[in-house]
Amino acid sequence: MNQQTLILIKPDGLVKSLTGNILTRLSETKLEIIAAKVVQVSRELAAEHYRHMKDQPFFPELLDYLQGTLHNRRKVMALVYWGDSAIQRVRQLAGATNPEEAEPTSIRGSYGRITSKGVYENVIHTSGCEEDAEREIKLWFEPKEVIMDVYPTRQETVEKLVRTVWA
Ligand code: 3AN
Repeated sequence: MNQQTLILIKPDGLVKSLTGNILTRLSETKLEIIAAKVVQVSRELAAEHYRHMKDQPFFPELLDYLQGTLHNRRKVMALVYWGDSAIQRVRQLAGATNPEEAEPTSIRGSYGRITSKGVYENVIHTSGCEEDAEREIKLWFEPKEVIMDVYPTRQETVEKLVRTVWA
């Protein structure tokens, strides 16, 4: 069954120059990239992305981590991959959430670590199920940024919209 899944290469992945390596690993799945961009993550976006972790003692550090303040690299790379069993296949390639428990050859097993404050720095995020994928893709991308019609859209007329265009 074809599915779409959100992947984030987190600031530790960027600071360790792992982008090319991770994309090469992902390309082994033969899934298709249907959206990609570099994002400066606001506190609100980080908190919404990790809202299911809000009661965890490490929640503030988790937001610092996703925002890049821990690594002095304030960006993440966001991608949507699409294809047969995309969610499960990318999860498998990523490995377990805890980098110490992740299969050693998985992305997190190879490159993740646990910080002295106890946050798992696990290099990438990947959606856990179809429901999460839908919530996360809609959170990180606008419909026009995704080149396939993965979810229903609607037209909205916005009056007096101010937007930045190339000068
Ligand atoms: P996943 O990213 O594998 O779906 P979640 O959603 O359970 O895992 O966790 C979100 C993030 O929170 C993880 N990527 C990791 O950085 C951090 N995290 C999760 N569980 C722990 C934990 N027990 N201790 C420290 N950090 C954690």
